[in-house]
Amino acid sequence: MTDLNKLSETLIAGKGPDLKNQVQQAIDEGTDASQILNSALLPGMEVVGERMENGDMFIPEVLMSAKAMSGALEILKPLLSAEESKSAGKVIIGTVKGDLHDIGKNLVSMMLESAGFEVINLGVDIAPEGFVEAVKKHDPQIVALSALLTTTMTQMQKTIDALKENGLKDQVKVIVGGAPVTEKFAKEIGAEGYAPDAGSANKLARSLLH
Ligand code: B12
Repeated sequence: MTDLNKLSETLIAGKGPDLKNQVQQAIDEGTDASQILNSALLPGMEVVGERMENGDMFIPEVLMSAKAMSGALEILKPLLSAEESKSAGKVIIGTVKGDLHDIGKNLVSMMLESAGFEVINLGVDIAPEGFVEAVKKHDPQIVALSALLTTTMTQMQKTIDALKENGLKDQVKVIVGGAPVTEKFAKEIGAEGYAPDAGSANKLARSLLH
């Protein structure tokens, strides 16, 4: 049987190649991709966050863990099952300006994709004008903004303002998320929705369109 704790420990230790091997092995042993994600990788990243906060882990080590996480997610991506196959709608997603955190954003992107959304992932450090241009180009129904820093949350408001200034706000629903973001904050800045994690982001996106 797969030892999920071992996977968490390998992630926390930032051993990317080992983690890939262990994730692949877990899959080969029949462990569900969602179980690997929810019971090993996400709790592992939580520990990384706590240690970073307590000063027990430093940026280079956190980066190693983050890279290991991204590598593992690449393996899990095709396996996180599709609930529905037809396109549920088009979503543009990105991490706001000044913010380089992308693990959570990529997870949300992956979950939406696996649930049938067409997702255009703009990447990190996306300025309000970047979102505006992308909306003009791709005509999505939803714009999803991610921020992990209290200092970059303000960029969410700026992005919504930029969409308004360009006359685009009425044609899209904006959803926001990331560790420091709250439902209350989402309301204050005029976003249509907030979700605390990737699973509920999927439900939120569906509820906004149907
Ligand atoms: C990994 C990490 C890094 C990595 C990022 C690598 C990468 N490729 O992403 C590196 C080392 C680069 C990094 C850098 C920094 N980091 Co950092 N980092 C983290 C850490 C440990 C984990 C974040 C993570 O990936 N979590 C796992 C994912 C799965 O969770 P998530 O991101 O929250 O996403 C979920 C939900 O929030 C939600 N969600 C996310 N986005 C969206 C979007 C939508 C639309 C929706 C609906 C939902 C949603 O769904 C996701 C999946 O369930 C956090 C600690 C923490 N507790 O969050 C600190 C943390 C975010 N970092 C922090 C800091 C301070 C920094 C630095 C400023 C450090 C420095 N001095 O240089 C820099 C900033 C760099 C920059 N300009 O962005 C602080 C932020 C404090 C604050 N409140 O502002 C934190 C909280 C750590 C701490 N406690 O001090 N970091």
